[in-house]
Amino acid sequence: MEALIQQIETITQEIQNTVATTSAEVEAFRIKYLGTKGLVKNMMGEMKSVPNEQKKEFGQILNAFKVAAEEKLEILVAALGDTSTLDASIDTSLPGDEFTVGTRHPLNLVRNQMVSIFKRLGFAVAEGPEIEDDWHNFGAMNLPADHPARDMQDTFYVQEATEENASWLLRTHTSSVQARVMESQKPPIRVICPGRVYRNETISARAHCFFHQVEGLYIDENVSFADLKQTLYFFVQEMFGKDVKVRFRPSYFPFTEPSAEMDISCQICSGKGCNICKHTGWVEILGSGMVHPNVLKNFDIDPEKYTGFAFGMGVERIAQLKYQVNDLRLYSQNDLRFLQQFKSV
Ligand code: 2U9
Repeated sequence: MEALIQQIETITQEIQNTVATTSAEVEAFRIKYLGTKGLVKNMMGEMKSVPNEQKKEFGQILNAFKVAAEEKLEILVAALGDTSTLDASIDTSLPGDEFTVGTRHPLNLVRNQMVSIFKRLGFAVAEGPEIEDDWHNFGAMNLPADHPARDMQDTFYVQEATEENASWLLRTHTSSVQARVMESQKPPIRVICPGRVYRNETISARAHCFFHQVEGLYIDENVSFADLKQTLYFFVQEMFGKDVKVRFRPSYFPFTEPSAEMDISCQICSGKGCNICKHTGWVEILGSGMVHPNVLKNFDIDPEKYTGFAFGMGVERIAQLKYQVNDLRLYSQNDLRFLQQFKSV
C-alpha cells in the first residue's frame, strides 16, 4: 500500500501543478484524471489489492485524491469562464464605474445617536405597535375621555368605539409603548421608546401628519426631579456639545406632575438671536416631568413606594437643530439631493 500512496501523492502534485488555458486543455485534464479510464478510477481499482485491515485508510486517501482532482477541475473551468468572456478590445486597466453607496436617513442618524446616549445611561430600548387601542394611548396616560387630544381633529381613528369594542387609532405618542412595558414589568423600569407617531395635521413646512419621537421612562424608589434634570442635561451635552446651556420652564401634561419643558441655547446662532429661536436665544426641545401618580396606579405601581420621571422629544426637532433643516416635508419626500448630504454613519 505504501507504493500506492506514494503514487497518489505524485499524481496529486501533478494535478496541483497543472495549468490549462484553453478548453481543450481543461477537457484533456478531465479525461486524464477523472475520465472513465482516468487515473482516479484506475487507483480505485487498486482497492482490491489492499489488505482488508488497510482498506478503510486507503479508502480515505482515495477519496481525498478524487476531491483534489474535482476541485482542480472546477478551478480550471472557472478560470476558463473568466477569460473566455474577456473581450480583447476592453482595457481592463481603466477605472470602473463609480459604485453609489446609499446614505443613512438623517432621522435615523439622529435617532441612533439619541438611543446610544440613553443606552450609556442604562436605558433599554422598547418598541410597540403603531396601531393602538384607546387605553394604551390615552386612558392609561391619564387623559380623560373628554380630553381635546382625543378629538377626531387631532387623532387618526382606525376604528371608532362601539358598545362592545374600544376604538383603535394610530398612536399619537410612544407613551403607549411605555404603558405596555409597565403592564408587563415591575419597577425598576428604565426604557426609551423610539418610534413613529401620527397626528391629524395639515402638512406644511412646520407640521406633518406623522413624525418621530424618543420618549423615556425611569421608575424606581427615590427617583427625583434632580435625576430628571441631570439625565436630560447629560443628554443635550452629548448631543450638542459641552457648551450647550439649558433652562427648564414649568408646563402641564396630563401624564406628569410636576411637568417642565426644557429649552437649550440656540444651536444656530449660539444664543445671539435668529429666526429659529425667534430672537430669544433659546429653543424648546422636549417635555418632561414626574410620572403622575394616576399613571402609576393604572399599572398597580404603588406611588407611595415608587416615583418616576418621563420625557418626550421629537426626532425631527433635534435633527432640525443639528442640521438646520427648516422644512419638515423634506424628511419624507425622499429627494436624493437632500438625502445624499448625510454621509456619516
Ligand atoms: C409614561 C408617563 C409619562 C412622556 C412625556 C412629554 C412630556 C412631551 C412632547 C415633546 C415634543 C411630544 O414630540 S412631542 O410633540 N412630549 O412633552 N412626553 S412627558 O411622559 C410619559 C410617558 C410615559 C408612562
